[in-house]
Amino acid sequence: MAGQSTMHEQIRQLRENGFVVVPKFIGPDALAKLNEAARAQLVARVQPLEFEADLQYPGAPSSRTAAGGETVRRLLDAYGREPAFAQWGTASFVRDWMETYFGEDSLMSRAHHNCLMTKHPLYGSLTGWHRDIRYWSFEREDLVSAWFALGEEEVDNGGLWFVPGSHRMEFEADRFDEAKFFRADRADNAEIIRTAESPRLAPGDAVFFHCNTLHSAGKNLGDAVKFSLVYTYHGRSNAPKAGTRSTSKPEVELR
Ligand SMILES: O=C(O)CCC(=O)C(=O)O
Repeated sequence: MAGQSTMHEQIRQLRENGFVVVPKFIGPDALAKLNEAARAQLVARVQPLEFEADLQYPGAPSSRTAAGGETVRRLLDAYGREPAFAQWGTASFVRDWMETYFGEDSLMSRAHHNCLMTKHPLYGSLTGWHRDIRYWSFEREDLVSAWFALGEEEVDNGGLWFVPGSHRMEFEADRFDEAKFFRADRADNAEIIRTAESPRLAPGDAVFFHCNTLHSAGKNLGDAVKFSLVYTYHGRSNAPKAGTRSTSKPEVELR
């Protein structure tokens, strides 16, 4: 596990680039158990589930009844569905990291992410350029997600791409489409997208990223399902706005 100086350097990188790889976050034994639990839950199709067909991203089946229509995209509520998933989302390293980053007690939101994401070789969709802040309504646009790779993640199996520094960029609303995807068809946006990087993640690595960092992911061109555990955190003073989806589930205190 990282020492204090490593954590401060990671936080510096997140502030500068909008994302940072936290290597070897989960050790081999714990990783084996997480993978076993993840696969068992996918096979048993334990609810609540979100399907590729529900979102209709490029490459997704056209409906739940079309070929591949039952392909799962997310096993929702990772925190509630399996104690080992909850344990890693609330690990003391994550708590210390988030408290140092936010400068105050921190909480996990259960309103979005909080899931085991799967990307299937067949029928797994690609995700266009976006900022995750589109999923939430908080007092301030300052949340951090932690994405834990349960297996290898690289360009060819649908690994994440990030635009370094994009969390600090300001854009007029028309740079995004109606669903708040960053429009790749615009020359000014394309120039920014060209600077993107896709960090290769080894099994057990994590990548932490800011809610305003532009990111995307391709299709899984491999032959195995990719599994990732994803959670999001914020500081106590940055409250979810009343009456929005962000208050729809009780949050998790990290301390
Ligand atoms: O794995 C993917 O397709 C990207 C997921 C993502 O960026 C998201 O759910 O916000």
